[in-house]
Amino acid sequence: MSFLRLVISFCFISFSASAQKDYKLWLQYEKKINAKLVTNYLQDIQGIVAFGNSETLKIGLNELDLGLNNMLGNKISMKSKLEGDKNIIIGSKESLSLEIQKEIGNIDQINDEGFIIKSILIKNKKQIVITGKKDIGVLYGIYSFLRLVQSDKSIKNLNIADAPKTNIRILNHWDNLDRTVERGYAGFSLWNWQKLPDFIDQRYIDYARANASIGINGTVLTNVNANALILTPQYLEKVEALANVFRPYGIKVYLTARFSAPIEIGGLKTADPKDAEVMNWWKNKAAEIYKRIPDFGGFLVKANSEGQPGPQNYGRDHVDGANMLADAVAPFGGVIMWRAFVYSEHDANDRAKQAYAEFVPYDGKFKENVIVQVKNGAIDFQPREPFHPMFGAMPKTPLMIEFQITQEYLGFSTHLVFLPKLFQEVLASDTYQKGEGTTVAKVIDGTLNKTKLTGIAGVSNIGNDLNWTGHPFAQANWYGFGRLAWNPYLDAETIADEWLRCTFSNNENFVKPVAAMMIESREAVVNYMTPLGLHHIMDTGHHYGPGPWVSNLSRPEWNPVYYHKADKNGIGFDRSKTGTNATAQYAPEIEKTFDNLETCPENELLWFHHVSWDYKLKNGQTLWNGLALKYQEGVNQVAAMQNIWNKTHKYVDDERFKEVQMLLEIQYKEAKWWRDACLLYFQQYSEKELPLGVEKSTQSLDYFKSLKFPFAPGN
Ligand code: BDP
Repeated sequence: MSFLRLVISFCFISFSASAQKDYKLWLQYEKKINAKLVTNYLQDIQGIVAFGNSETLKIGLNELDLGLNNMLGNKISMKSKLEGDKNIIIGSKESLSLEIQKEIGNIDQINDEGFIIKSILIKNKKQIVITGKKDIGVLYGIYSFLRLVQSDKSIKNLNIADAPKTNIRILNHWDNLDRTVERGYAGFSLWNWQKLPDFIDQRYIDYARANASIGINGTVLTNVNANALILTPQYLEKVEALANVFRPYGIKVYLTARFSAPIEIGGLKTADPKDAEVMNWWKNKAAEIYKRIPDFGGFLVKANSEGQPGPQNYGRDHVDGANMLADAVAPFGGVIMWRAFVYSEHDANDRAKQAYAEFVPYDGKFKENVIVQVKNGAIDFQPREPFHPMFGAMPKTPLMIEFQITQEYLGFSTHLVFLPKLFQEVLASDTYQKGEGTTVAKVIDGTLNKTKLTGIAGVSNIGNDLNWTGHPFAQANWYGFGRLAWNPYLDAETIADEWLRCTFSNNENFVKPVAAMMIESREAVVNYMTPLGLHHIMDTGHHYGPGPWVSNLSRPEWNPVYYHKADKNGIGFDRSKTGTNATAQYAPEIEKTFDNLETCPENELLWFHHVSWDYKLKNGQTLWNGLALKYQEGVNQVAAMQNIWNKTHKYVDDERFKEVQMLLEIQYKEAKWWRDACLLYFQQYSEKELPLGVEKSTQSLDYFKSLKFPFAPGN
């Protein structure tokens, strides 16, 4: 081999090895070199014994084999029966011998998807048993066990019982049939409709595995702005193929239902939900789907929102529409996830009030198998929004929360923003629905109102990029979403720590600073984009970069000026009693806090109040100075993130290290762009100098206004 060829082949090998790390997500299973805690007990584990032979259990067995043997060096073998000590025993409780069952204890402390991991003694020999009521619980237990090993946690004297707190833990893919992804920043859709059903891409399997490893149990394959074609036999055959891949991983497939499908693909004249033919059409369609996919999850529906058809086109309402579809899937155990993301161009009222106004009167009117899907805030996935008031106001209706994992308004896949911090803030918000402590988490996990159907949805950030999510750290948002869907009470710090250890390294000198960087990253993006409660001032359409000046779009609420209302007197949207009175949609305790300028949390100030430029903030600064300093702080925070990352090279492979380094550089540039564009624009109204410590822009406002991005992704 020539020298050149040698160099080329070496480069190729090192590229692919490194790229595989990106691809492997949090399932790296790195070889353990010095992990005493783990090896103390694990090093002499002799075997894995599986009881049962379902596909799900086989997946679990293979995962243990792969994980443990990678981490501990090919020592552990599969055994066909229990012999010797120090084995890992896996199987559903009823598949285990009575002797083992007795040691497990009370299985009723967990639900059907839960698991128990316990160190037990059988005939005086030490064993670890991973069990559940069903094999899917066992699989979740196996991933949980592997996570302990991956993150160097002790596995001595284990006694863990864990179970998901919500029923539907689901990704919403906004994927179109042409493989473009609405608000997707990680390439094209994973679903290769053209090659399905005959070609099963390995990626489908890897996708299912990654989801199962964090407890995600549902996927909506298609965009909420739906295409009826997905419901035709030609496509259903392809959906069936995907469902078959996902099933053993405990993942159900759902589809978006275009409300006008009976007309578009059914040849009917109407899609009126009260029309007998329409009802029948949906019933038959459901039967057709369930014949192919017996465990089909159901439909997600965006109706009468942003131009999508819905029951209102026929003088009916959301209840009529949702209940008609609910009847169609009910015989098969399906659910309808009906979205509450509605606002109308014909309603001059504050957009933030409209979903509540429209849906709250329907409380208690939906069928049992309907769950209303509500975005985390009342506008639209902003860097910070107060929690959606609907969460405090519909005690008789199952509500599921919808988060956006893809970063439509938070820097796409170029900005490092750790979203679990945002998710946690919303979940921990107190609705005061039934007095103090009745948090959003308690509403959506059903504990507050004894709701049977519960769920959490996340708009996926996954595409066919090699690393799945575009930014290596955006993987943490997929991971964190799954962990919070499983347990909405987990904190972001724990999630960041787990993810870093499984994805990169257990070295404390790496984990500590990088976890701190992740935690800080959410506040950084708020500061350099929309501090103090500002919102929706991104450039319109694609939402890339700042556009606070945009005021020429046909619908008022599509214009950033609608949201910030900057003028000579000040800035902010008055949603208090003196304004639109949106605060009245919250429980009295919260209403009072938000309504009063003095008690309103400063990080949501301009969401609820129009505040004079000279208003004194808690730190003694005027509003103008405080705002400018926040923008600067955001930029400084990104610089600090760069500093932290630059010191991590010895813990991270070259490729991921450099990727993150380059991305942080873009983030830094864009943070400055945000600061400069916004401050120059608002300065026209405040007519004040920048305070000390805030860097001056080197460009003019006209320059920033002139920037155009006709091909920004995801639009
Ligand atoms: C907005 C997006 C738009 C979605 C819409 C939705 O800009 O692309 O279709 O939400 O959630 O955030 O339906």
